[in-house]
Amino acid sequence: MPSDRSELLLSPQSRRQFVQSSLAALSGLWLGNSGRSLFADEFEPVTKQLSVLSDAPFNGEPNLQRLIELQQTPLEHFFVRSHGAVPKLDDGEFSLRVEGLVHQPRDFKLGELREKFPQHTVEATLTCAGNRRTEMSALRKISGVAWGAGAIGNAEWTGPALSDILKQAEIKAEAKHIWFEGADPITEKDGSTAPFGGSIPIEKAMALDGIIPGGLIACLMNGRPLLPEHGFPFRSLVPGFIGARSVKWLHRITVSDRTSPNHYLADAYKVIQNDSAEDRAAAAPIYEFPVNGAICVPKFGKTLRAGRISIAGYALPTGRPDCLVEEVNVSGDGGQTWKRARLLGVARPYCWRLWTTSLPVTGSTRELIVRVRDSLGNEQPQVAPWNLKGYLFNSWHHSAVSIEG
Ligand SMILES: Nc1nc2c(c(=O)[nH]1)N[C@H]1C(S)=C(S)[C@@H](COP(=O)(O)O)O[C@H]1N2
Ligand SMILES: [Mo]
Repeated sequence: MPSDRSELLLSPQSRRQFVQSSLAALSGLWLGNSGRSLFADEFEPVTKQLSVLSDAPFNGEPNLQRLIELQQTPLEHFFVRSHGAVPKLDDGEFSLRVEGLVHQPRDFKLGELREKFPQHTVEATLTCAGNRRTEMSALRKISGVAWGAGAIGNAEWTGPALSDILKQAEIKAEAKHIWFEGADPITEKDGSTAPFGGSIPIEKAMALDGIIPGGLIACLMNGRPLLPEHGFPFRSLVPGFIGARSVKWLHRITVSDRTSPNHYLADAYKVIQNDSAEDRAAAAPIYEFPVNGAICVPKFGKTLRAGRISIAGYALPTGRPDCLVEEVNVSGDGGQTWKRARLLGVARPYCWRLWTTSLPVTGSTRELIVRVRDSLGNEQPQVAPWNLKGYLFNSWHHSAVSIEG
């Protein structure tokens, strides 16, 4: 992948415009005593370091060892999942339309989203419903992007609360679902093009879990403008829900009394056993992500010396309010005995928790296993059930090792 991939899509001029509008919004905060900007004139370019799973559309995941080096995933190592080409958008012009069951249909540009609404910064893990699909594929073959355990990342997202945007548009009493639509033209099998989209229930959109809004219009990721591939200039960000509900290049919000008819809510991202119209129609859309976890160190298949080895990985609580990672256990003997891992950092809902431990291994150790339990009592199952699209795989995670005498 060319090293300047991100830069190709974000001209210095549009970056500067963004910086100026951000400064106007937050000048009181971001101007130091000298009156000089604390904000860099230009952001350092990011060179994505991902294994490419498909080129067009671009889909890639990080090396698992790099993934868990920091609580907040550096953008270099943040997975990308897109269904179509990355649209080239002018952040000064691109707007978000809010319409449907509202008294005041509105259009918002980046400057207004940043300047006219209180800004929230939320730490939340984004994970694709297809994370770990290759493992489920071993149970029975599945088509779809062949994700390992790296279709996940944790970031700080900044922008206005979705609820504040909706309040300003004055939603009507009949409103039940909030539809999102992106600006990416995705080519369907029949050759037609349609944007990616989906919806979330209004209760989630209006929720305030402590200080965490149910939804955000994210304009910053880890404190910098979104990269083009992550939805520049803004996206929806729904803490606790599968990645597909966090719609990139967010162009339209429609307030409705029903769920979105968009393919990615009405048909795709459902747990089904057969590919029939009846099965798809009968299945509910996936919203929350389930408890999950994976071993990232040692690398799968690694040859190690007998003795004590370090093990590390991530643990994700169910994407529900107040739900935290409770316990992470690791086994080196096929699940006969378990050792509790040390949880790093601070427990937060909607966020992964990194963990580390060590175990003695011998020539007879074949694999390491992890299982995670959250504070709602949900636990990774020994074997999660197969489904046709390979979604929500959260079985105990196994990592093969080979031990030298
Ligand atoms: N507009 C748009 N939004 C989208 C997608 C997309 O293809 N187009 N992919 C979704 C899916 S399936 C996931 S998992 C996340 C991935 O976000 P990321 O690429 O920023 O990591 O974006 C979601 N939002
Ligand atoms: Mo996804």
